[in-house]
Amino acid sequence: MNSPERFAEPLYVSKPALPPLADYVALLDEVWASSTLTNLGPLHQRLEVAVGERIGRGATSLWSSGTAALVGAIQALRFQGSVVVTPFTFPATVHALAALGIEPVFADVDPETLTLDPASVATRIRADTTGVAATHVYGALCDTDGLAAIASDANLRVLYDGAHSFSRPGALFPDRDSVLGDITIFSFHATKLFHTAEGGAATTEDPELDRRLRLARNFGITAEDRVEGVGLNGKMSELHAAMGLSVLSLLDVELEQRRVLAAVYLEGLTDLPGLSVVAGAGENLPYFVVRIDPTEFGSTRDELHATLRAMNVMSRRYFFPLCADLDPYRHLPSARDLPVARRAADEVLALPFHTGMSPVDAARVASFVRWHRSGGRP
Ligand code: T4K
Repeated sequence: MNSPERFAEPLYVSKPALPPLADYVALLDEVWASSTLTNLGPLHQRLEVAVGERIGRGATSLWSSGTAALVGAIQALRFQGSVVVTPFTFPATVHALAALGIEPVFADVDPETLTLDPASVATRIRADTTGVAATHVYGALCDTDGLAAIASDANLRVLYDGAHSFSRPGALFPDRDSVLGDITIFSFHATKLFHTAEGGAATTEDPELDRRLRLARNFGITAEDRVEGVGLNGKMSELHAAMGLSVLSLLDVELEQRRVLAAVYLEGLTDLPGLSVVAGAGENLPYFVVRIDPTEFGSTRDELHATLRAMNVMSRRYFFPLCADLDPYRHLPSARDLPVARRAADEVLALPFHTGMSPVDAARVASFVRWHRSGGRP
């Protein structure tokens, strides 16, 4: 079987949306004029309002990264002892707990959404458990009502890692009381749908938690001569805020273009036994992820990944390895019995999905997948 023509240049899984340089430079002019580079300056304040409006509920603080927001949130929530956490996430979610001396206790995930399964959480709560940390995976929302019910029964606080979830207003945040948990964090890393190069945010509906988050972000300082708590430096600089302000205006166009790409992928990948689309077809479009059942598909996810790589398609195995299988965590008793998450980590594959690619590119990637499915190898 003849090999189709590979991409001449690598087609990466993500590519940051970049504003016209002039738009960014216009904002930099303001930075130069004020000579305020950081410490919650005017552009930071503008972006904080704009991001908060887009989220549409709670109070939002901007951070230097999603990971910094996670650390600040864990401090604000006063987690200690152990926290029940999803293993199916980027390592940052689990590392933030471990770095603060908290034992991550893994629970299994739901087979459809790949988000933390409330029933499994209930079996992992211990006497020293103080919270739950759950990730909205590829933009699919956790069962926030189910987790809220368990948290309320066990007197736990809930932290959502919404790193993938900043999107169209209302798309992620339906009118569901439990949706934000106690705090939800976001990542604005360059690889995200909306980015500030590096950055993040934290949103809460609890004014006291918002106050603690802001203390944690800025050394605990409340006045020139007053430090009220232990805090680190999680502030977003003016240069990053300028990037965010100029990228924010592109977000709706980016979403429309991704919707077109998702439709092309869905059409090209339909009716392929053993392949299912995990996310990318709904309202939130952070990644386009397929899942490979090796028995029905006739090859493993890793074999498909190798074929795509050979064709210069830089697919990524988000999230593999499972966090519970990483060196710092594999010895934990809770790392063992996670059949649903472990299977998912072996089967998921993120395909290139960004506006640096055309619908024709997406159709070509889909055709490579079909070619591989029918036995083609480079
Ligand atoms: N929680 C969750 C659930 C997360 O997914 C993440 C981050 C976090 C928390 C932590 O948030 P941050 O502290 O990062 O704000 C990437 C990102 O670095 C990471 O932010 C992201 N999740 C994770 C899913 O993906 P890598 O190591 O896969 O990135 P990298 O450098 O291989 O980039 C992927 C592709 O993107 C490259 O092949 C090329 C392209 N790319 C990348 C960068 C950085 C560009 O075209 N331009 C760029 O500037 O982790």
